[in-house]
Amino acid sequence: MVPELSVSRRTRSTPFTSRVDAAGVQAYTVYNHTLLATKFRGFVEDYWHLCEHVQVWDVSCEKQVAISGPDAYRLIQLMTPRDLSKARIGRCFYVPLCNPQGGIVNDPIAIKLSDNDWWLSIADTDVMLWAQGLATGLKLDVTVTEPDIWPLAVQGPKAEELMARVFGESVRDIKFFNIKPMYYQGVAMQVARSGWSKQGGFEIYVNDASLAGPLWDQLFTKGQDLNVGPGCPNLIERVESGLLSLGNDMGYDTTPLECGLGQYVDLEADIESLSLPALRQLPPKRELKGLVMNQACKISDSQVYIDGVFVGEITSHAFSPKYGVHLAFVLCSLSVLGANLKLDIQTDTGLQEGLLTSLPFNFNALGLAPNP
Ligand code: THG
Repeated sequence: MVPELSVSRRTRSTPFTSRVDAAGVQAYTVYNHTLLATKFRGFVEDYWHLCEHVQVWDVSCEKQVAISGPDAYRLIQLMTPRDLSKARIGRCFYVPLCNPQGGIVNDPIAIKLSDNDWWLSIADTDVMLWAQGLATGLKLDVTVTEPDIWPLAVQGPKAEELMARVFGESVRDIKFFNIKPMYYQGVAMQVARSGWSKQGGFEIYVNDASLAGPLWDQLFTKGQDLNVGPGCPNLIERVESGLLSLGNDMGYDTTPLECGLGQYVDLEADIESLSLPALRQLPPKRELKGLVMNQACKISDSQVYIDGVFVGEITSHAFSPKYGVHLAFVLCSLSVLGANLKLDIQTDTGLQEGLLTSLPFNFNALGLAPNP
């Protein structure tokens, strides 16, 4: 029997939930205390549809932590080791948030709306409390709130065409990780070219609950000939794309240097950041690597050993229908990782060999070509 999920006021619904239910959602998870769909027609069907057409995702669970006031930049810079001192208005930045030990507190998109107004579009931990605690303790001149904003993602190769039909041609001019206000029924809402897939697309930061249903319906009406469908972040697509999930692939006990987010850590920057001293000193103990197995498998033990010695832990995995291989992320101990790049993985049908590789997966270099 599949257990049910009991939903009360503690688990927030969203202004799109009635539409998501009506669209035939098959499974939900809870993210930032909010419902998030994980499956509509099936992981594989959803995957191919996302890669070939366009999907509308209720990602209201990506809560916005709004930080406003003269010390807004200072607070955000304290929270992240990425140098935001030269950030321009209207830009989005993928930023690890780290504690003074270097551990990852969250991995939001930071959005600079004006010099004194920033949003953190957060993953699944209570960043508002952490930010309010810092602001209180350090007596910063800021307000930290979680405003009523419900992001709606439009993802897939036909996303730009659909968005242009609903928001007008100028939406095509928005560059990757840029954001600007667009009008929907006379209401300005921020629209960014971003989203948790590598199939391209946009995120609409819906700020008026009464427009949520009409906007959802219009995307479906105007996208009929584009084969628009309901969707959600897809496990297969995000593993293939090397997108990391907080709580699965990283968390308080991993640093961004260990899980491949080193490009978002500015060790040399002359900035005031809580985690930089630790990140500069701590040598990484582990490294998140890719793992490729040449057939679909049911992994029965996420712990991985070489000759009986623990080498790491599988944090996420999925079979890739496009490349015909089973892909995984493994958090490996550096101390035992030598030149040995072959690992034995415990599966339901016995040991299966896997090849360790770098992330993001470079399918070309691995000699893998996509299925048509
Ligand atoms: N969109 C919005 N909010 C979010 C997410 C999102 N909050 C939660 C979660 N997702 C945050 N995590 C990520 C992880 C990766 C990316 C975005 C949010 C991402 N990365 C690109 C990449 O890895 O190629 C680009 C990063 C860059 O170059 O700056 O898009 O999806 N609103």
